[in-house]
Amino acid sequence: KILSPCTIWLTGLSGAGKTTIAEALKKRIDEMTGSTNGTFVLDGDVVRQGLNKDLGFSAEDRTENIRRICEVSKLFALSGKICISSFISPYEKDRAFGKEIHEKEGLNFFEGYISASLEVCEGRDIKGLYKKAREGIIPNFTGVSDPYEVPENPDINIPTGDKTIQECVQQVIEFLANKGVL
Ligand code: GGZ
Repeated sequence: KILSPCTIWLTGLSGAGKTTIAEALKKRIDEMTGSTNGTFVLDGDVVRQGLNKDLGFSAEDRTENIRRICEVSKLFALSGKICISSFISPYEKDRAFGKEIHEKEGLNFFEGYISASLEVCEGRDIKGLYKKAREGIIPNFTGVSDPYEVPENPDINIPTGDKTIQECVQQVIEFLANKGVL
């Protein structure tokens, strides 16, 4: 049973495994609660094709992207769900904004740092984006030619480079149980 709706915010580099962890975490929570209605995943691809299709990857646009997503995440949490949001969200101040607006409503906002190193992410380069970034075909690419501010005090550190997906999911489940969410 979901005891406490909240937002689980997954931040990290492109290719760190945010989407994979988000989907696997949803599946696991849904199995535990016996319902697919208690969770909702918000992810870059979907949001940038719809709600935020007017935004690009300048610093201003990334901040506006994250601001809107934090507001939507809060609404999902207010509706009683666990919202799992996975976005690079490179700026500390934007993630802090998310925490602030959730806490104003008495909701938890857990910052989960998907902490695969640039070397690991670039080594995987599943979509070939790092190669394009290095060639200058994609400008302002996070980690290559654009900043990523590493979370200094994440609520949970999820090292996808060192553990299996299932181990990472288990780690988050135990964290949520400890916090009284599940
Ligand atoms: C970073 C970019 C860029 C640039 C396109 N920099 O691995 P992906 O492809 O599927 O996920 C990345 C996604 C990042 O969108 P977010 O909304 O999460 O970014 S942010 O939080 O910074 O607003 C990547 C793709 O978009 N992508 N160009 N220049 N990622």
